[in-house]
Amino acid sequence: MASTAWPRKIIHIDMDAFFAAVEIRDNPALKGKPVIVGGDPRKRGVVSTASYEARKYGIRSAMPAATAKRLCPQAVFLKPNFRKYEAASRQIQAILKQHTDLVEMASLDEAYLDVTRHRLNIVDPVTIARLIRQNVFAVTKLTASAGVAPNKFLAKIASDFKKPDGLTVIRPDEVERFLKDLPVRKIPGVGPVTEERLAKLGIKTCGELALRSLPELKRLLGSSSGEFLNERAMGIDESEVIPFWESKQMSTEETFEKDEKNILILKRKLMQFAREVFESLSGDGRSGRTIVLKVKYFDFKVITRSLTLSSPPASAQEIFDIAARLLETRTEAGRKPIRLLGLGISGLISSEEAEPLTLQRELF
Ligand code: TTP
Ligand code: MG
Repeated sequence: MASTAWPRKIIHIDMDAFFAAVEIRDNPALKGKPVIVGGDPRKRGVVSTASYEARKYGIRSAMPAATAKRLCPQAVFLKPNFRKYEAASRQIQAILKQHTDLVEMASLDEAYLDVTRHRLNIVDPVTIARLIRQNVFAVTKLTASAGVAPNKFLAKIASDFKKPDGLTVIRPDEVERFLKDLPVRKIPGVGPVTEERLAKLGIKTCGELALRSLPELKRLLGSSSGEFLNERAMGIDESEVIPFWESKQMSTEETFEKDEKNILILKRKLMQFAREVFESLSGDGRSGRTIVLKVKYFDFKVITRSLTLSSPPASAQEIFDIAARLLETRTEAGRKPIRLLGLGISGLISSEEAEPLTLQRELF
């Protein structure tokens, strides 16, 4: 029988039509109109986001602005004003941090919280999510959608479920039912290519995916994709909420003068960061097992990618190797210009608490 206890309580918050909502808030004349924030339709610009009114015309993020103009000639086109979005994002982050230190800002308008332990000991995660939504609206006059679930993957799907201004809860004993008819494409990380490959195998939903065995999926899709999809289909995601800036993390980052697309330059930077992080950790006798890579793209979207090792890294080279692999396989580095790169180690403990293996660091 499925369990009703929450192993972890994760909330995913995602602001509704974020850039457009900020613009409409600041100019009430735009209310109720199709509003598109992004590049210039006359100059090969793309849509950053569209208000829900504009979405009725089929307008979506990343679509050429010229196409959007054709679909909805009367739409109001605005250039993005990142300073305003960052200010709102900081307000949102401050509200979230009232509930727990475990807040991971995944982009300007999106965050994960681990509220398994709540700062004020509120036990029910749904109550917490309600409070957050009310609070965010009271302070920013912007609406947020929230998902509450036992892990990050499910919480993210949940926040998207009743957008805009929605709250969706997936309780531990509801996971299987929730996933049964969910299209595989909804799994973050499954793009059109994987969707197509799965469709050819007769797999359209997570329920159908869950019926395939792990060895079969590995054979069909390769070892790491097979494992990843097998876990997701069963509603499993062990990844932690990683607050990039908390004291339990040693990290370094740099914003480039101009957005960087050259992967060699990015990797050279990573090597420098790996040395810095490794040296400062060794210096103060601490170590951690989770390597975290942070990337902010030219459009201010932030992603973190992490890997947890069985024992703390033994050298700067080891940190670099992992970070470089994360950069190459799990980001769009080289294809999408990068504005900021960061590298960190989280889950820090002092070396005495660490496994004996860390002592080998002395050898390097
Ligand atoms: P999203 O959360 O993906 O989109 P949204 O907030 O506009 O709409 P909703 O969540 O209600 O579906 O992205 C947040 C912001 O990031 C968005 O307002 C603009 C920016 N963005 C881009 O600049 N380019 C993109 O391709 C996407 C998807 C988002
Ligand atoms: Mg959003």
